[in-house]
Amino acid sequence: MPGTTGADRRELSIDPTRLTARLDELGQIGAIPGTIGCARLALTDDDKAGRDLVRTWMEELGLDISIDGIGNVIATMPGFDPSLAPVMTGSHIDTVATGGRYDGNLGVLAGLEVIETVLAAGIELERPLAVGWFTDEEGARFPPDMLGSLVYVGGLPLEDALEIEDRDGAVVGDELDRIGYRGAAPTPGRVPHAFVELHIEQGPILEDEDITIGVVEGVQGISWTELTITGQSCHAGTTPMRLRHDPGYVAAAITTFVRDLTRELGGSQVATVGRLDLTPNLVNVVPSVATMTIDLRNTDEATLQEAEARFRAFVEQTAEREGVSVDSRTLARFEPVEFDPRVIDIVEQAAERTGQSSRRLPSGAGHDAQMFARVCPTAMIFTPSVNGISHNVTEYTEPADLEAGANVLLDVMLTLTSM
Ligand code: HGY
Ligand code: MN
Ligand code: MN
Ligand code: MN
Repeated sequence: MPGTTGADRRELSIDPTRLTARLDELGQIGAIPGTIGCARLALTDDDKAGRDLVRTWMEELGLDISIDGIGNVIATMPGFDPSLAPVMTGSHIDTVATGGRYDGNLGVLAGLEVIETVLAAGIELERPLAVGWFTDEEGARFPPDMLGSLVYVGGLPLEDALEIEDRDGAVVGDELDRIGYRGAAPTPGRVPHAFVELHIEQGPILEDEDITIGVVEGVQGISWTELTITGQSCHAGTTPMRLRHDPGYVAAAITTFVRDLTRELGGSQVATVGRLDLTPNLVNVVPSVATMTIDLRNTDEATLQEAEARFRAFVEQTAEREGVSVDSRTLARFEPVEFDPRVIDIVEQAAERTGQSSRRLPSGAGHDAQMFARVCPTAMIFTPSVNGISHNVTEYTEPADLEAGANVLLDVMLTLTSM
């Protein structure tokens, strides 16, 4: 049997200097000048550079590294009994175009830090311990989001994922080949014994309540739609309003409608028009085409479906009235997910054992953990975001909170590997 007692293990703690140094070093890749943010859109050269750096750190620890067909990278520290399924942690290292250095990166580098701490203490765990990063979690370039972990758990066939295109026509499979990360490990991947992801909250709750650890109970449902609205371009000055078929106006009406819908539905309902392009986008031309994205989310599936139905009905009525045509494409659709109560309890107990304040809360953001919840006992740990800001170059989490979160992850991993 492995040579440590439960007591020994509980003395362990991570090296916060090493963790923040790695977060800062990874944050330099794709750094956005004059900010602490970075841009590493999935499968770009910057994403490759980030992948190469983290992979080097994994190799330096002598971990067994496997890369699957969608470019997910899993590094495993063997356990006493290799026949046992690993306990897994991880997240993502791709970012949005105006990203922060903690979103996703914290979960991957804290997982690596946990493994390095256990290795340095010479502790052999019953089960293998694995840390991974999953391709294209953001979905900002290649929708849907959580693409890599969705394929890993068998939620989308690999061949379908490899054909997804970005707005410039680049294809996932070709981009994986180009950056050298289309691996041979099979998908779906090996089902872990349990999966726990550490992530920044990306919202204001923990900071507002001065709480250090979020014990995440689940992830809200998400619905992404892209609309291509085609009207009639014409002269801005000479064309009477009654003769216009203006897709720009329809896009603006939809933007206002979904915002008003959140007020009506209340609760956790959120709506975002994140992308809006007009063609030809000129001051004196009524647009011919408007393309836009609508992101709707809710913790309750029935309410999310109602929001979608109301949104679609409004689009149809408005298109009819304004004489424009609309092509609609679903970019992502995931139902709300509830995490495993046993693992949620383990996270809560780990916060208590490590002397941290905690509260339970749902996740407003999507995460790789929501995919693992389909196949194994899963939960998440949150750390506070300063000003509740994320997907913004000013994203920041205090070093003490990074350390607290990583120590809770260490405690959770030690508990799960002995179960
Ligand atoms: O969109 C999300 O919630 C996540 O950042 N991918
Ligand atoms: Mn994230
Ligand atoms: Mn994100
Ligand atoms: Mn995540």
